[in-house]
Amino acid sequence: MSRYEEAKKLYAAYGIDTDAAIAKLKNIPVSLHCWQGDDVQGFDSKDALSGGIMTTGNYPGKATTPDELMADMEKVISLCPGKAKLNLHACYAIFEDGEFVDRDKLEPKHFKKWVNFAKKHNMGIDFNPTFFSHPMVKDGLTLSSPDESVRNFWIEHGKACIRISQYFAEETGVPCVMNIWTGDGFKDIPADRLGPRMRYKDSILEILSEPFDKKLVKPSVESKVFGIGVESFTAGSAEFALSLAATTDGCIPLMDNGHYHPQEYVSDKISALLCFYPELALHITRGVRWDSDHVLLFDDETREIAKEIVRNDALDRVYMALDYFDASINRISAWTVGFRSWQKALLQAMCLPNAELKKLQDEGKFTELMVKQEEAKMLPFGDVWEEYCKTCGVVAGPEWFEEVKQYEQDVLSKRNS
Ligand code: RNT
Ligand code: ZN
Repeated sequence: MSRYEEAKKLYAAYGIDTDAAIAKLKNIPVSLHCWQGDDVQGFDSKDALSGGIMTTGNYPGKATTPDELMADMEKVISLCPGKAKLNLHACYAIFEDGEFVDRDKLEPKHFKKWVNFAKKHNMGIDFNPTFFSHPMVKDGLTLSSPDESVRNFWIEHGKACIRISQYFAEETGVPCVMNIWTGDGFKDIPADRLGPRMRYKDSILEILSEPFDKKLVKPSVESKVFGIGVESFTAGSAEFALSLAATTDGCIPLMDNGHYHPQEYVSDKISALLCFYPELALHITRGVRWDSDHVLLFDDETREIAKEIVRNDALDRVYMALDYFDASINRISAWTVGFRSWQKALLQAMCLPNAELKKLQDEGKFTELMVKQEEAKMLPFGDVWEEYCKTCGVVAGPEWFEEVKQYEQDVLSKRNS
C-alpha cells in the first residue's frame, strides 16, 4: 500500500475524504500577484515605490520587462499545484511602439498581452488601479486630496481601471475583482480627519459611477491601519472601508492581514464579515512586526485563515489573493513558497474533522475539543500534500528548488538587474 493509501485510510477513520479534498482544491482559484517579480516597480514609471509600502533587499535578477515578468510567472506556475488567477496592477500596462499614456488614459489595449498570457494559462484576471509611485500623488494624497485636479486625475484612473476590469472579465469569462487601495494619509497629527475621508468616499463613489456589469466586475476597497511615513492617519481605515462596502451596492470589503494591529487577527474577522456580506476579498500576506509583506508561510495564522474559509463553507464567497514582496531573496522562490503555503493551508483545512470539532464545541465538550484539535495536527498531512502535488503534475518535496536554482543560473543571472 502506498503512503497515500495508508494516509487516506487514517483520514477516513475521522470521516475525512482526502480524494474529494484534492479534487476540490484543484479548481479553486487563488490570485497570484505579478508584483512579487519586480519589487512592485511596474513598467509605466521609474519612480521609487511610495505610498507607505516598501520593499527591502536587492537580490539580483529581478524582471524589468513584460517578457521577463511573464517568463518568471510561468516558472512559478509550473512549480505550484492548484489553480492560479493573475493579479495585475495598472502600473504593469504594456506600451508598444514608443507609445505612452498616463494612468488616467489607460485602455484595455494596454493589457492585451496580459490577456493573452492569462488565456494561455487558463487564468482569470484580478486588477488594481495603481494610486502610488506617481508624480500626481500630492502631499501623500490621491483620491482624498484637497486639490481637485489631483482627485480628478485619480478618479479618471479608477474609471479607466473599471473599463479594463470589464474587458478582462469579458475576455477570460471569469469575474474580475478590482481592488481600490490608496496609501492616502498623514505622517503627523492632522487638523482635519473628516475632510480627507469625505473626499475619499466621494471619489470612490464617483469611480463606481462608471457603468459596469456587476456580475463581471467586483470592486473592492482595502483598508489599512498605517503605512511607513503615514503613521498618524490613514484615510481608508477599517471602519471607512467596511462602511463604504456595506452601503455601496456591489462593493466588497477587502481585508489584508498585514493591515491591522499585531494582536488583531483576520482569521477572527472573516466570520464577522460573512454574517453581513455576500462576498469578501482577502490579501494574504505575512507581516513581521508591521505590514512588512514577508513571504507567506505555512504558519499558524495562515492556517487559521484557511480554516475559517473552508469550515464556514465560504470558498465561493471569499476572493483569495496573495500580497507579499520580498526583494532580498530569489523572487521565483519567494513567489512559489507563498503560493504553495496557501495551497497547503487550504488543503489541510479541508482535511480536518471540522464537523466533529464543531459538534464538540456545541456540546460544550471543550476538554475533548482541545485534545482532538491537537491530535488532528498529527494526521499524516504530508502524504496528502504529496498526492495533491502529484495529481497536479508538480513536485511535492523541496526538489522544486533545484529548478529555481537552474533557472537562476540560466536566466536570472544573465539579467542586468
Ligand atoms: C499595501 C496594500 C496593497 C499593495 C498592493 C501592491 O499596503 O497591501 O494591496 O500591497 O496593491
Ligand atoms: Zn494588500
